[in-house]
Amino acid sequence: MANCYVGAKEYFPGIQKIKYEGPKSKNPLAFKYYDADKVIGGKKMKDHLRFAIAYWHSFCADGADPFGSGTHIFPWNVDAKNPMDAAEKKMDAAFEFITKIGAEYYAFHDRDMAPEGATPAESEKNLMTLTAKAKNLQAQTGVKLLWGTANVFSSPRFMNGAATNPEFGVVALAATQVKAAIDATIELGGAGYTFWGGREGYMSLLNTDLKREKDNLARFLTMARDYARKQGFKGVFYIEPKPMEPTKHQYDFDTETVIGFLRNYGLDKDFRMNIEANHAELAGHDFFHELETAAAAGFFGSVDANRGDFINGWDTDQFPMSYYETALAMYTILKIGGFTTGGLNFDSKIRRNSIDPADLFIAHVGGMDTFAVGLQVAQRIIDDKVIPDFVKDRYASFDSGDGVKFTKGELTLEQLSKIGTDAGYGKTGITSGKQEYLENVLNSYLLGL
Ligand code: XLS
Ligand code: NI
Ligand code: NI
Repeated sequence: MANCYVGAKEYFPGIQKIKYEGPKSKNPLAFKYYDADKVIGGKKMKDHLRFAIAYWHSFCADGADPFGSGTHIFPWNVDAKNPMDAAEKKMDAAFEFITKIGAEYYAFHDRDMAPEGATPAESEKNLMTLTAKAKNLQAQTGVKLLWGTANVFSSPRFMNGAATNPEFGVVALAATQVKAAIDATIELGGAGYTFWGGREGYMSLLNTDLKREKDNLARFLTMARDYARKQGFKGVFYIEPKPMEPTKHQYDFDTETVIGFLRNYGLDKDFRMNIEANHAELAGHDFFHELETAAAAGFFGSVDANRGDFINGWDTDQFPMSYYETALAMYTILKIGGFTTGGLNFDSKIRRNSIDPADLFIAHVGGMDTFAVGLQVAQRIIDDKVIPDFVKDRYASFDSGDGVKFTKGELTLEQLSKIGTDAGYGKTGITSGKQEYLENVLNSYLLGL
């Protein structure tokens, strides 16, 4: 990665490129565990983790919440002449931040990067102007695009949905944005294109034709896929499951639901999952569950790295801080051979009252360190073999004798029943699951870094 990019004006003065100083460092602006070039399990940390910065949270979210206006003053907005000028300055600040923190990727929505114009054509022109600038900055810095997406949920015109809107005209307006965002993603060499269906769901079934909305969503995704492929897009499409918020019920509820949807509509070849930790919790699961579910079905793609709050029931999008969660997440990811097109995108925001300019850096330092620890713990789980071997042994009876026949589908229920009858009750099934033992083993890895 090249040195730090600083545009016409330095937006984070006094902050140099963040360095690795090791676990003993007390410097809040230094990595304690994330040592980009350190090799873990045959691969550099940075290539395992593929960190991406979320443009929307880091450079657009001003700390506003339903009870109060923004608290973060963005210096790039202060002296901007107009919205396009502000967007250009914001992009300078974004690339300054991304290169100073040392992330190799970023992700964006169309409207994060460029303001909406008076007409769809003007909006598209604005996006293409900023795309040209981003392309130039990517070439200068070596930063790459993890994925692009379209914000078809913030504008009032999408209050009843985008692809699932009951008015055809709105669906067509959503298409103007998705088409342009796909063009921008291709232009920027994006490895993926994401659909998060914020308003693709319902507030009440009393006013909703659920079947039609799901059919329309699938039709829209199919059109987007076909268009992107026609334009030469070789990357992966991601669906980002979330059960609710802002809708009462979102169609992309969780990984299992989305997999069923993709298979029903013949989209399972091109679409993979972008799993967000906080969304997993909202669905009544946890991050590990969603990752394992996607991995088991061959649908794993990418990660929106954040965390929720166990007491609050909404998408708090806090920076990941739990070694336990990141260890288990990285364990699943390592088991399936690591990321291919995906990465760890910090879909996380600093708190409303975190207003020091350094806070954005400190938050990312913490998140990156937390995943660096998780990666090393996960590698230890794999190298030490205790946990994976325990799981393997637990199912060993399917790997010999009649168990193999069952696995291969060579037994009928009558034959299976006869095996049970012949074996009798005895001690079959009276076996410890050893959960506490495995938890203790995992805890020892967590401390053993
Ligand atoms: C919101 C989502 C959103 C997507 C991108 O809850 O996480 O940020 O990641 O549209
Ligand atoms: Ni997300
Ligand atoms: Ni989210």
